Amino acid sequence: MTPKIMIILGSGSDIAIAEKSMDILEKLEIPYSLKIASAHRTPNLIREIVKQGTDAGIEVFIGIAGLAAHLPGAIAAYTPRPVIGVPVDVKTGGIDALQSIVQMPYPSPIATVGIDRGDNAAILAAQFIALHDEEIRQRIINLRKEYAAKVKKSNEDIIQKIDKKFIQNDFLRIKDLEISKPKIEDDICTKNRDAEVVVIVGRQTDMATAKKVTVILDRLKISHDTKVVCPIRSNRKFTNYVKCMKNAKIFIGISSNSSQVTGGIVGLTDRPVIGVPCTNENGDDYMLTTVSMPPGVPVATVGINNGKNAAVLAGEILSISNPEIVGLLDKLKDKKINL
Ligand code: AIR
Repeated sequence: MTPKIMIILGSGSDIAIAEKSMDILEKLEIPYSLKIASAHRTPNLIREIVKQGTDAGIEVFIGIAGLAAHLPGAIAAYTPRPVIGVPVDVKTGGIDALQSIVQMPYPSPIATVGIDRGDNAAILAAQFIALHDEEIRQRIINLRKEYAAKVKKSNEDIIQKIDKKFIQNDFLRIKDLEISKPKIEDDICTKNRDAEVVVIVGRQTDMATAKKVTVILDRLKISHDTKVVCPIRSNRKFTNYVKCMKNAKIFIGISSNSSQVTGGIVGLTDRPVIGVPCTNENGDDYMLTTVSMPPGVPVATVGINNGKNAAVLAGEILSISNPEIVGLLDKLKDKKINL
C-alpha cells in the first residue's frame, strides 16, 4: 500500500511528538511513512526521500523538528505537495523552532501547527486528503465528535463531583448539556456559495492582508469569497456565513486581536482552516494565539501578515487532486525568482 503521508523527524529524539501523529493516523486508518533526516546534518538525504516520496504518490509531508527547525522548509524545497511543520520544544519552550518554521518567505509556506502538536499535524494532513476522499472526511468528523464528547464527559466526571455549598448547576434549560447545531438563516447568505476558498477578515483594517490572499488566488484560478465579519461583534452573521459556505474546501482566517476569527471558524467546519496572523496598531502580532490551538482543532498558520503564502498553501492543498494548479504554482515561483 503506498502511503499518503510522509512524516520526517529532524532527529530520533523527536520521536515522542511523532507518536502523537502516528496515534491519530492509525485511528483514521491512513497509511503513512516515517523517516529521520536532518536539514543540517543530512541535507542530501532530505532531497532524496522527499523527491522519491513525491514521485511515489505522497500527498502531504509532515516535518517535525526542534531548535533551528529548518526541516519543513527544506522539505518544501523539493516538493509541490503541502508541508506541515511541527515545532518541538527542545530549548526556549520551542519558540525558536516555531519561528524557524512559520516565518517562511513567499511563495514557500509551511502549514505550521502548535509547539509539540504532532496530533494536530496528523489531523490537518488528514483534512487535506479528505478534500478528495469522503471516507476519510467521515472519519475526521467522528474523531472530532470524540473530542467534543470528552468535554461533555468532563462536566460529569469533574464538575458533578464537586462538593461545595454554593455551587448551583441545575438551572439551565438544556438538559444533559446536549449540543445543538446553529440554524442557517438564508437572508444573509452570500450569492457566491460555490467558492472553493473562503476568506474571513475580522476587521476592516486587515483587508490589506486579505487583498494579498485574493490576488494570488486569482492567479491560481481558484474561486473565492471574502467577508469582513467578526465572531465577537457579530456572532450571528459570522456563524451564518461559515455555515452558508459549507461547499467551500478551505477557509482562510485573517486573524488580529486574540485570533478569534480562526478559532471561531475551526469550531464550525471540518474543512482545513489556514490562519494569517496580523499585526495591530501597536505593532503586536498574533502568531502565537493563531497557531497554539488545542488538540483536535488545528489552524494551519503561515507567517505574520503573509496573505500571499496563505493563498499559495491553499493552492498546494487543492493541487493534490488538480495538477493544473501545480503548473500555475510553478509559474508563481519562477516569476518570484526572476524578479
Ligand atoms: N535538528 C536536527 N537537525 C537540525 C535540527 N534543527 C533538531 C532535531 C531535534 C534537535 O535538533 O529535530 O529536535 C536535537 O537533535 P539531537 O539529535 O541532538 O537530539
